[in-house]
Amino acid sequence: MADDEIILSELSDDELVLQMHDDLYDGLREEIEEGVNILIARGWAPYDALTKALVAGMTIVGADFRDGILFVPEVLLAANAMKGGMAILKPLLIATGAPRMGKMVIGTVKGDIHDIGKNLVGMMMEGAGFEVRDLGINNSVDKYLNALDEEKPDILGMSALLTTTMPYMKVVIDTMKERGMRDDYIVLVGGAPLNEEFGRAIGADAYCRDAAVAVETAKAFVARKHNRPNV
Ligand code: B1M
Repeated sequence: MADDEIILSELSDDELVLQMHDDLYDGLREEIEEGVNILIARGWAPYDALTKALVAGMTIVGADFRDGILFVPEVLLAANAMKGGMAILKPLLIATGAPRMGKMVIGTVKGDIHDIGKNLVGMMMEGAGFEVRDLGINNSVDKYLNALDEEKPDILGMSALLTTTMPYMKVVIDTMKERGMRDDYIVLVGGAPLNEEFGRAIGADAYCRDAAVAVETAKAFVARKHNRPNV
């Protein structure tokens, strides 16, 4: 072992989280998995490990990607490392024993292959007691509408991470209106380039800033739909 090798388990919580930001940046999946396991073993809430170690690390990656310091191959490695950490947290986030709340169909829109945020929303929704059918990435109107017909969910969730793909959400909602089915569903949208104004303009029921907001918003709308108190 090299003298300067970092032993993750010997770091304090703060040092470990900073080291995990570096490891995510460097796309080191095994180290990220080890870091997540250490945080959980130290009693961290899964949601805190997710947001403070993984999501915060990915924000740094995003800034350097934007500034041309990182490129697609490096960001793919970072995404792969993030997914390794998320896979460990998924069962913990889901196993909350929450009462059944309703059903959601969620997918990333056509032309867009970003799925980390959408996956996170799906996990948190499952943890909150929603049944989730995940349509994956690059979904056409037909894929969304077929899934609505098959699954009869309470909620349609759409994710877009690109300014070029977010207008496709309106295409889906407009098609739902044309077919007279818009009001049968709660439509929630999210993704980094969106905002509330955009959500309103395209005719969604709500824009959700992050996964936690998506859960709260979904609960509130479903409670209203079924005329029961929000839990
Ligand atoms: Co891309 N990418 N990317 N990328 N990528 C962004 C989005 C970008 C902002 C980077 C940048 O320039 N700073 C930029 C978009 C610029 C713009 O449109 N204005 C960008 C670009 C340009 C591109 C390419 C075009 C690059 C290229 O090829 N030249 C290309 C496009 C490919 C395509 O989709 N057709 C591309 C490719 C990629 C990778 C494949 C390398 C990889 C994706 C891997 C994957 O997802 N499996 C990637 C990544 C990782 C990113 C960044 C760095 C990180 C995204 C992420 O996972 N964030 C991103 C920079 C950034 O966002 N700051 C960037 C972590 C995640 C937890 O957050 O996804 O925002 P987020 O999700 C949040 C909320 O937004 C919300 O809740 C989530 C959890 O809290 N939310 C929802 C999301 N979806 C929701 C749905 C809901 C509710 C809430 O439904 C109800």
